[in-house]
Amino acid sequence: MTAGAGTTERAPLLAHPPRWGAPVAGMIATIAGIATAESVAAVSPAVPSALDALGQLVVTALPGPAVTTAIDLLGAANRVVLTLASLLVALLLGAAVGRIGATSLPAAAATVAVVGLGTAIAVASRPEASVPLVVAALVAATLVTIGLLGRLLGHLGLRPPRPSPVPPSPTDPPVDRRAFLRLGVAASVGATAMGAAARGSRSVAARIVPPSGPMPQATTALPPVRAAQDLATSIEGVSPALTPIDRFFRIDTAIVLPRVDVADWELRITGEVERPLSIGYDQLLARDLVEVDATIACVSNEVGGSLIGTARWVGVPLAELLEEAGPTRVAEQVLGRSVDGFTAGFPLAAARDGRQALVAVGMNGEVLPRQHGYPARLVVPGLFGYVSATKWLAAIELTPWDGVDGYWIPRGWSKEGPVKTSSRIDVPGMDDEVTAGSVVVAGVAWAPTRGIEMVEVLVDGEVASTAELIAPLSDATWVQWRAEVPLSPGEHRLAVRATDGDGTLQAVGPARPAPDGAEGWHTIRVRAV
Ligand SMILES: Nc1nc2c(c(=O)[nH]1)N[C@H]1C(S)=C(S)[C@@H](COP(=O)(O)O)O[C@H]1N2
Ligand SMILES: [Mo]
Repeated sequence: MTAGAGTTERAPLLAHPPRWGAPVAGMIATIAGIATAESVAAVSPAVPSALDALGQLVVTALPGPAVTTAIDLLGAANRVVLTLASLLVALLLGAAVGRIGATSLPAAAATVAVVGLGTAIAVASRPEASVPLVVAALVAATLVTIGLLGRLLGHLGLRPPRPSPVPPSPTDPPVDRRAFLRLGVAASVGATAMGAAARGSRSVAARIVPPSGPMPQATTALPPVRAAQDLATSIEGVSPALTPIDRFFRIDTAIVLPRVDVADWELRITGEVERPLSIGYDQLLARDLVEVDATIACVSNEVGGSLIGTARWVGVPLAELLEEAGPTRVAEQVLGRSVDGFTAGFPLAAARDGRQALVAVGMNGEVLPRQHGYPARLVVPGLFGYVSATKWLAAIELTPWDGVDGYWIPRGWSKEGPVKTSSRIDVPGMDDEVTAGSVVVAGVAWAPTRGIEMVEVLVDGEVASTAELIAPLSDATWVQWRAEVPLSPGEHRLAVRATDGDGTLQAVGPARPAPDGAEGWHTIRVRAV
């Protein structure tokens, strides 16, 4: 077929729409729709990101081992990977919508509307969402998607032209490939730039906007940490006694950071208790608050890894709250429940054996940051985070031990998660070059709440030195240590091993993090010159 006389000056390049045309049109339209939704999300915290909501649905739907493996393998990068996966899912959906649109635009529009509605429901169920705003954002995204799809398909000749008084001539070129490319490229580039900018601005904002409100004050505050109590003041590179918030690890399943309005937040203490309690944020802050220095660690932390940190927590002793609620005789487990549906359970005994478990509302002299669980979280010294440290705490439920399991248990992790006796070399770093002779080696060791009795440094497999231990801030924190070992010129392996307060030597392993925590003596390679 050739162009007839009545055509515009632009000659068609193709008479038939290319086979990839419709799916590509669908994908471009989808990108534009997502960019629209992301842009609205960037402007208002009351509109969570649709892409993140999709990612959250993926996490919820995926089998446990997949989620576990992802967190294990990717660490903090798992959010980026998940975003890319969500984008891929969205593009596949878009391609399908494009195909449907090639046959019937109304059917494609209906599909987009259904997907938009599903996303709206998922997004609006987030605690921070404003339903009218979410609906408005997704209606806009849906209209952009359908509108752009219609135009692109029109350029491909895959869509009947608008009713016009003059019936189209059979010789009119149905395909305007140039117009398709121009609009398609412009829309993709524009939408990608807009979406990326929107996500960038939002994630920065999420990081730097701390919750506002009064700083929870401890009734009996701990004295400030003196320089002599912190090895990091004399040896650069050693983990500080207290980990600054901007360096504190973050692990959770929340793709969208839960935002809680404390005006209508309550902590419920429920389940197997004589007197169920409901405590508002102000009531919590008005109680006698205590300060506790405690190290928390993630079970996924590898030997030598950084998924561990120490903070000065401010909060209400968990034991006190449980006493008021009065656990019944069947109560054996304390199950924390978050506003976003996460759960973590540990033995009731751990809340009553004298270790200072807290419902924490402050961290290192600040209101508990959003990424660490604002407005309140549990901190239980000596237990890995996945069985104890529920952030964005909504309820503390007392249950029997059997038959009720926290989030990670059916996903292959141990029901009990005591922190294993471990140690780490912070200085020197892996593959560092050091001056031969007496070399300073330093780091941290931890066995909350058993304490650390001894730390030894090995050179090429032989114990070379027993480290000097800095008195820890509490029996729930890590212990900083320092040793000097003689190194001859050449390559050496430095290893560390700790002995805890019970006299038990740290396990040599090696064991992977799953199912109950990694084991092994942290070993690094250095070159002495
Ligand atoms: N609501 C909620 N709380 C949670 C989690 C989570 O996924 N959701 N992860 C837990 C895990 S596995 C760990 S290790 C700690 C990490 O606490 P942090 O992010 O403050 O360092 O939080 C715990 N609390
Ligand atoms: Mo964890």
